[in-house]
Amino acid sequence: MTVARGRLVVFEGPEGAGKTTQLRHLCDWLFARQLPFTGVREPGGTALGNEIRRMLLEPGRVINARAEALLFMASRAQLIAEVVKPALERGELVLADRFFLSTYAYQVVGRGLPFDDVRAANRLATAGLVPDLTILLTLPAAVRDARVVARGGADRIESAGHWFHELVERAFKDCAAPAWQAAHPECGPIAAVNASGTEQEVLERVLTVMTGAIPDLFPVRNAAHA
Ligand code: T5A
Repeated sequence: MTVARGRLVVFEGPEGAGKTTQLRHLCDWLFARQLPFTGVREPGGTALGNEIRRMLLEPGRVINARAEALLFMASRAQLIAEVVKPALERGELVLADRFFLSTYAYQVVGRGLPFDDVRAANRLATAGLVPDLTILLTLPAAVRDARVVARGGADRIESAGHWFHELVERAFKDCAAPAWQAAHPECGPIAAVNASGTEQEVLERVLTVMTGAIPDLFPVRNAAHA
């Protein structure tokens, strides 16, 4: 069974919001129903992207903010050319763990890089590809912090200062507003999903939002949940 046409659905939010966990559950859910999908993460997802990921996240490495932004873009360009575009052309649902909204939150708002320049670089990297939907997982900062601490091990970006992460947090909050989305068509539609509660409760919310936003996405969902 195939979806009507390929779709790109992105999961976003600050560290510890539960993106990777929800994507894992969603992939299991799709696999059990024999729905074709491709899961990717940023940075990474290709041989080149994985090397870039290692450089970007390695604790202690000094990377200039502009170089950092361009490294994320290089990883994205390779991922789109090598994995995302072919999967969309096959009619698959592509699920991405982060995309341009992260660049906006971390590099534009967090690092203070000029938005127009970063957006232009993103357009070059993505060849204009815009997500069909972004699921923005929201969770009180204290709960997220506790999850990240419990998980242990901080990478280079997680180790950036408190003020940096405050800015990132605020950027993600702002982009859930309809006025922000209207002014940023390059990000596509964004739906905030409450990420508190059990993993299964959050998955149910995610599935409900995805089905509501893209009705033909899961042809078997209603039957499966009957
Ligand atoms: N970045 C990325 C940029 O700066 N610019 C960009 O353009 C891009 C694309 C990537 C880093 O790169 C930055 C952002 C990041 O700093 P990463 O490790 O791939 O690094 O990214 P993160 O997305 O930050 O990974 P995290 O693991 O920190 O966050 P998740 O995926 O949101 O959280 P998850 O699912 O791993 O869960 C965290 C913990 O909480 C538990 C999990 O078991 C785990 O231990 N958990 C729950 N516990 C209780 N109840 C629930 N419902 C739970 N859900 C999850």
